Amino acid sequence: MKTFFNALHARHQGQFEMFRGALVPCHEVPARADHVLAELQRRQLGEVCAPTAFGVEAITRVHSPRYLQFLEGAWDEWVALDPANAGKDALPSVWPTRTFRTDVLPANFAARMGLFSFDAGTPLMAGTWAAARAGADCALSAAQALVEGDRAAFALSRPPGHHASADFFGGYCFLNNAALAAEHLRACGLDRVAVLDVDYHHGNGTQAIFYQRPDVFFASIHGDPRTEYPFFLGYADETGAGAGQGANLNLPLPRGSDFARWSEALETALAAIRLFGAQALVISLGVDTFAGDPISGFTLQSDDYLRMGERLARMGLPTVLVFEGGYAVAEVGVNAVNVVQAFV
Ligand code: Q9C
Ligand code: ZN
Repeated sequence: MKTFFNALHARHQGQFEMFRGALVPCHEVPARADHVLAELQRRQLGEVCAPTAFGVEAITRVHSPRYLQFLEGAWDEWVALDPANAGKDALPSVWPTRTFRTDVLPANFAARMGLFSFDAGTPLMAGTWAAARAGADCALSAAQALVEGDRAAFALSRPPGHHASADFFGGYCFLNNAALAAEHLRACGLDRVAVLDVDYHHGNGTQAIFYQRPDVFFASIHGDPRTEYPFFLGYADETGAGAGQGANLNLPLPRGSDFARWSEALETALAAIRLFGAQALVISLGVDTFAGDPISGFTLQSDDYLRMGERLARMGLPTVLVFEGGYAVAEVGVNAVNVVQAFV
């Protein structure tokens, strides 16, 4: 299987995220992707390709123009506020929650940071836009490989994407790589595409993007939002709306769930995807379900990712694997590549 990887990812290198009233070192670090790449190369699991540069039209299938315009210029605006900002990451600190307006675009930079985000854990820096664009290109290139007849492709994108919605960033995500891959497959003529999100955290961004859509099925297995991030979406009663009614499936599991319990949810998700009649599969491949993950609560072991890869391959569908979370940095390579290796 081809892997699409871009070296620009390392230009997105946050210093701190807000946690319990303090700035703590970022969990989402460049070494994550480097470990996955090194493990792929160590096991000689296929060609590593640079992504093709896709135009803005591929991105605007998912993201709003005013959000993209903001992201592209955000770093320069931040530094223009104060030259000393060049040495610091930008983090939002004010948000338009209930009763506030979101239709007016504020002139103030901090206000626009809040308008286009939902948490204070997602720093933006000089290389964020270039890295996110190149990561999106990896996902689009992987989808394009399927269009050209490949059975499967791996987008080793960074930063991750599944928490980013049409017009906001958060959860370490800026552009929704999995949604972009799904939309590219649709644009290239596939009628029915499924996105299966196996990251520990609910893929709120992907769900929101496709919630009213009958042509893209979204299924997610994740920590129960009653106790787990992103808290405000991911419940079982979210089943889609309007024309998309029935095309959304959330399978929240309690903190502490093991692979036996997780696998039952996987069977439920795959049966629904089969019933939907998906012609291709996009997997949001987070490996923060690992027992050793520092910010998550499931107990999967490294070998379980082999079983996961085998089971996904048995669907027999053209499949894009898109890298998402996984913060046990020393093990993230083995865990993610176990899925890839077992798939092939
Ligand atoms: N101190 C992904 O896995 N912060 N995003 C949790 C940790 C947000 C995870 C608090 C976690 C976001 C792509
Ligand atoms: Zn996650």
